[in-house]
Amino acid sequence: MDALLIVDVQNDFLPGGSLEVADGDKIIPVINALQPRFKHIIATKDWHPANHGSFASNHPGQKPGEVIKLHGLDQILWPDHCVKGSPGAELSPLLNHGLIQKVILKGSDPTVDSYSAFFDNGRRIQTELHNYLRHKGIKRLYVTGLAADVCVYFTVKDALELGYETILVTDATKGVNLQPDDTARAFADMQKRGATLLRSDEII
Ligand code: VGL
Ligand code: ZN
Repeated sequence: MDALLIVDVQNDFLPGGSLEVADGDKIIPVINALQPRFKHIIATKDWHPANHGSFASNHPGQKPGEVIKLHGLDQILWPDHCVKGSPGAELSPLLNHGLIQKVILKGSDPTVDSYSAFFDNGRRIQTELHNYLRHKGIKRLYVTGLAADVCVYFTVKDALELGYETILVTDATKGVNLQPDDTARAFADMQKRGATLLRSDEII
């Protein structure tokens, strides 16, 4: 059984948002066009409390882009984003919501970040995702969303490690690119680890 996974297509990651991904909005029509091909569609939301440890604003004197230790893990500091309940945390209104059956929240623990849709960055706590997919008999995941070099990348790596056949839909994701080639490197690494890279026109 196949599923479409839509990672973090939230207002704060779209142009005009606090952690905007360039051209992030371009992927939304692509994801909408993919949706009718799938029986199972799951979306994730980055869902942080205002005191989240990944926000530079919670570390006086530090700026977005700097790296600190957060409970023993290297943590890049980000602008405040996806504060739970805020408009920036909502899924884009341009995304077709009608076919989404399940929303997975991540990043709610202020002491640890959660890039992957499966585990927190310390790999201590699992989200509901793996159990949900197992329960539905889903073996193959088509991954889309934001950001290609952060949450999509960590989600694909974990999906492969958990044994899912994993397809990254290359025109249905865009990266933050803190370094200009981050997305290209993430694509190459996902492929090396066993992900299949396909364009949406090769799927529909
Ligand atoms: C993300 C940075 C911080 C993402 C989430 O969804 O890719 N990036 N939090
Ligand atoms: Zn976040």
